[in-house]
Amino acid sequence: MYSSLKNIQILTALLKKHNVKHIVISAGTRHTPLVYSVEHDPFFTTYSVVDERSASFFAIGLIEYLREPVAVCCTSGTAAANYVSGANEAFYQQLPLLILTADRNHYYMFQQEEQMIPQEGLYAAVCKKVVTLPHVRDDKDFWYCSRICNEALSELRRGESGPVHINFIVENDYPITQGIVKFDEKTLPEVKKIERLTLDDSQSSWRAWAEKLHKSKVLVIYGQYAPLSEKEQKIVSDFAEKYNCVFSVDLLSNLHIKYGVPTFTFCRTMKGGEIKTLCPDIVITVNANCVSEIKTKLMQVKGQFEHWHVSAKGEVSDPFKILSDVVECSPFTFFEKFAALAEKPAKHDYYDMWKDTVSGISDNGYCNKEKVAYSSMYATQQYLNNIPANSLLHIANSNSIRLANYFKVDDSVTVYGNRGSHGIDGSMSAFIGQSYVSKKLSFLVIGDLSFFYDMNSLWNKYVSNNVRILVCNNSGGAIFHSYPNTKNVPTLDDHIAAEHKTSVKEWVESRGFKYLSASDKTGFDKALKELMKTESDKPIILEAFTDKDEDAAAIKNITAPYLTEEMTLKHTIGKMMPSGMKETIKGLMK
Ligand SMILES: Cc1ncc(C[n+]2csc(CCOP(=O)(O)OP(=O)(O)O)c2C)c(N)n1
Repeated sequence: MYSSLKNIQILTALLKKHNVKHIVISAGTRHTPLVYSVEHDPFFTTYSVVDERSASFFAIGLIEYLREPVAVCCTSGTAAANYVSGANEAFYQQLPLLILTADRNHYYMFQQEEQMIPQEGLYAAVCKKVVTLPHVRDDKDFWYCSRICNEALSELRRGESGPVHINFIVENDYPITQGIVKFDEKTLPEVKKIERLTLDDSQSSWRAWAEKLHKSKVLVIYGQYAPLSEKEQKIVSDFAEKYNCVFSVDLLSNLHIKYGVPTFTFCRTMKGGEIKTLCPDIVITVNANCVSEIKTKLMQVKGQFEHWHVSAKGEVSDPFKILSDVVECSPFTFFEKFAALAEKPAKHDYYDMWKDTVSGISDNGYCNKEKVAYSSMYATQQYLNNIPANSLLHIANSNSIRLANYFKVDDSVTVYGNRGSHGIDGSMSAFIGQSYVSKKLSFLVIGDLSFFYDMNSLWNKYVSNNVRILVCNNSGGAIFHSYPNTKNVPTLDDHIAAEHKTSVKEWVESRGFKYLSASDKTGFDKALKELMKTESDKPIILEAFTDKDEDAAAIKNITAPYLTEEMTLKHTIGKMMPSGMKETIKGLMK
């Protein structure tokens, strides 16, 4: 029988899957749920050593002789403190000592709770990984608990071995008869072990994985990355030829290969059913994050595909909450090794399906041919369509990065964006740095709040004549006028979208820019010609004044023909709010 506590069940199940058989247990109560569970499962061999300090060295003796990880387990409080010596010895000898300590719910820390000390940091300096398994109340807790438990256990032998600490909460206010001594589970829950393939693994392991990949429809989510060298480009293309795969890309991927599909417009416009038809067998994530919203779409078919994450750090990164495998090597090593392991080129029917579907709803994944009303979207479309080959483009966060991804940019343009953490605080600074060192003709598309936030970047001495900026000034954070979550908030413009009436004119002129502005299509088209001049004795900036509601409408119109019924309903409800009602609510809230 196993404990009724889910975190204990997860821990027990994963100890088995990670093959940790030997557990040295010291006397006490708080760890009873785990002790009873492992005592009654024939997989485990248990040992009783009362003194925790001695128990940890006893375990070290077992590890050294057996050449496998061994666990020690104790109750909460100073019991745990007595593992410090053993943890240090294991660290310096690179021994896989697993330290399992029971703890009370952290809500009670320093609240006169009995037998409770800060346990998490006790051996942090000498452990490869420290996690605390929370009390599990729902599916999200279950996933989190399983994920971090997997992470910790796989750390024991990853690279150089060493100690790992798993601190587990035994909920205090949970009825004691249930939490501590209720053992009503005959079987352990289904908990997946996250597998790991590393460069230390045998060629036959790599081959087994490659064979599996070869039989599958594969979707590679190729996140933000710098343009590839010729050699790298060939490696990725060779891989793509050998597998039945599609590379989901966006502008920040800077990847231009035959089997690449720009998925942003598709994800924004699909009716709903398409992703079921296009569902892959295996999703592979590489590089930094992506803009394309493909991950959100894939959530609709969660459970129907496996997810492999490829990274040199080998971190566990599980956006779909189903991660099955981590491949611990750089993406290029992965592509190179897997290309070599597949003997012949694959059929590419999976790519054909994607291409047909995407082309059916847009111009090969883009909206370049769409007729767009005057708005930030129009300005962005025209600006991107006119960027000359071999230039540099930086796309700021908020609406800019989303609007830009509806449109194609010449393949020879290098595209940057601060997408690592989505901040609006440093786009122009990063751009000025890029434009200064590259000496290329350099373009930046940016919203007004992002511009003003980072305006002092134009005050530094590195602003050169190769700079061509488009500011879409819609008098605030227009993006919030498109978000389903915020667009109907009556006070939206006060603090959320921070409405204002400021122009960039005086500031940029004082910084030596040539200033252009536009408020309609004719004016914009004319000013754009000026902005795009390759030669200029000044940096140039074009401020396109637009209306935020029209900006939101332009986005809606481009996606409207394809909206799902559910989305259309939401939109209609928003529209049905009687005119004046927003004002009334706003008044009441003041
Ligand atoms: C440093 C920082 N502060 C706040 C935010 C939250 N935020 C995201 S988008 C946005 C509005 C940006 O407005 P703007 O640059 O004018 O672009 P628009 O949406 O109008 O195109 C804000 C405040 C953020 N991402 N980063």
